[in-house]
Amino acid sequence: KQSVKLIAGNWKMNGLGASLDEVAVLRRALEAEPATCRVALCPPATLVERLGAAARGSAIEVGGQDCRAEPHGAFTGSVSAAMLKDAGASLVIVGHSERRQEFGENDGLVAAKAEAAVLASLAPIICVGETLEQREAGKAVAVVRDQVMNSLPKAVLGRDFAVAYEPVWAIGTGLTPTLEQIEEVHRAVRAAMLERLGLGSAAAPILYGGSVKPDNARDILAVPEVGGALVGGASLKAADFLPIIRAA
Ligand code: G2H
Repeated sequence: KQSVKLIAGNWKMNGLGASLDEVAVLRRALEAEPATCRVALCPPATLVERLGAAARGSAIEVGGQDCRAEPHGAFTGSVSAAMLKDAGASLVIVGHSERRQEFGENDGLVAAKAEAAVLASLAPIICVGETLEQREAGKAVAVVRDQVMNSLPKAVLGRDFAVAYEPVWAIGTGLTPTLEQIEEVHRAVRAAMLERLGLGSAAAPILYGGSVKPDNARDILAVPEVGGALVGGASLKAADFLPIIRAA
């Protein structure tokens, strides 16, 4: 049985107070016609609280884009999982490739962040994905399998969590893998999850991310083992995000 899909928007470092107008538009559309999937928006940390207020009472869930693994302390500029929870978040993205690449985050750190999220009662969306070089070397499945085995803490078992497969070369580029390639990797992610966590992880959705747009969402979301999408650029405007939600 396929569980309900999760469509999560990742605003990355985009969004000011005025962007909440888009949330209002989305909210009205979802009130007029409820979504058949879960819908989440992950704005920058500065907007988590206000977006939460704008979405309160609606079906839109709010998430952070990253959290520190430690619960508190002398970590200038960082945000803890408990802080996101306190600001109204119910989810948090961890291990996005932009953080793995730009901040050198490795699987061990990503697992620690996912565990911190669970401890703070946030659902982690744990990201994995191969680079173009790894894909061209025929290593995509092996790399992603390794990331799943090492980035998922045992603590997620029995909790709300998701894995997001985002091929690095598909992020923000307009390029996407073929549907067959997506299916191949998603099946490998599921197999690795089951091996790492057992049958209890069978219901956790595996999201696809990387240049999901209104015009490719329906095909991608129909691929076996695709349990939703992590959407970057196309989540900023309700007019783009809504058709993706409707495709789920
Ligand atoms: C991948 C994705 C959202 P985009 O990073 O996480 O971004 O949809 O802009 O490729």
